[in-house]
Amino acid sequence: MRIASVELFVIQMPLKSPFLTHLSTVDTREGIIVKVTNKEGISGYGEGVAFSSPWYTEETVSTSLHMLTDFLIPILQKQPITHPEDIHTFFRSIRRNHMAKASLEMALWDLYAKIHSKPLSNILGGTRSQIASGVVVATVSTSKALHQIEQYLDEGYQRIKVKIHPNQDYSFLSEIRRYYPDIPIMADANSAYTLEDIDRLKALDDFNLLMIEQPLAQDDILEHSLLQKELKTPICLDESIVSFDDVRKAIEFGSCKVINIKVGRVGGLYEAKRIHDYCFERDIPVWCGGMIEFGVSRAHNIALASLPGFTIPGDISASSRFWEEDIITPEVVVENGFITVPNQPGIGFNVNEKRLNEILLTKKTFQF
Ligand code: OSB
Ligand code: MG
Repeated sequence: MRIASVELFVIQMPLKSPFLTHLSTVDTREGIIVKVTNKEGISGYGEGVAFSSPWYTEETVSTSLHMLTDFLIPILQKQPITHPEDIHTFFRSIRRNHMAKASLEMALWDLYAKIHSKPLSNILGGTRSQIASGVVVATVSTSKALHQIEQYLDEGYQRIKVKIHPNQDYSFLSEIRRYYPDIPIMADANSAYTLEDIDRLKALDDFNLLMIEQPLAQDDILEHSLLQKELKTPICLDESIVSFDDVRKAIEFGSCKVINIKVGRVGGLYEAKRIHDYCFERDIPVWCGGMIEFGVSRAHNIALASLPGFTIPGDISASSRFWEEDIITPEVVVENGFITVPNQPGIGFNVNEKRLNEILLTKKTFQF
């Protein structure tokens, strides 16, 4: 692929409104945009989705920068790369740090697709021309949540996800179901419960939820399998799944019936696709998770979600869900509940470098 340079743009943008979970409140998003340019002057883009602090996974923006600068980019500088899948073997000597790895890997996939003048969705084996869009409500009060749900349904979103925890579950969900008895709705607990809460969790079977996401510990596989036996509502795992092997174990143990795939969390598109293929063969539905991301990661998610096993609307919303102005043109839009999969080469969106520079904190360049 004859790489000439890698650039890292550290950026920061305020969210339109704070995103609340029981673990953290995100009101400003810091992120890393990775730009890989080859000797012919073609550029591919990736995005590091770690947060400023390690509340969701152990990685942060700083640890990602450290890994990219001191380990991952030097590995790429040492040997020629012919295909983005080579990265998987190159990075084997580095433990974990999946979001850092994924950010560089995504940029190489975009570059590879552009070199071959094909849409990334096509390169990955995507079959859909549009993907169904879902959205997350993560706010303080029930009345605010109801208000947001109304707005998002008006905007056409096909599935609503709400955040729950022991102080906001049964009565919160009954209030939502009172107004919206039939909408496709799911709840994400971000590990707010333990097995001791089993009766609380069983009670949520009353609400006909599409699924409950990550009720128990962030690294657990075993206890979710005990819980799933007691629940009618399907469990979906998010935090517990950081690799293909985690998926294999979760499915074999019966720890969940649905998998949330996030490219950053599993270390790249290659691993994401392996997980998809495994689940697709076994009729296990998958959907694409979100990380309150900027347009670059959003574009990669759209390409990934065009694969046939992504049968449930994911957390891929419009750019305007979080941002006054995103860093890509055109922005991601949702029309009648769907996002069109671009048919331009690579991720199919242009990075607006003027916008990138407006929100730039620091920039590093590595020559090859
Ligand atoms: O648990 O799915 C999660 C956002 C940040 C970190 C973790 C999660 C989320 C979301 C998705 O819920 C938000 C989005 O739409 O990007
Ligand atoms: Mg989640």
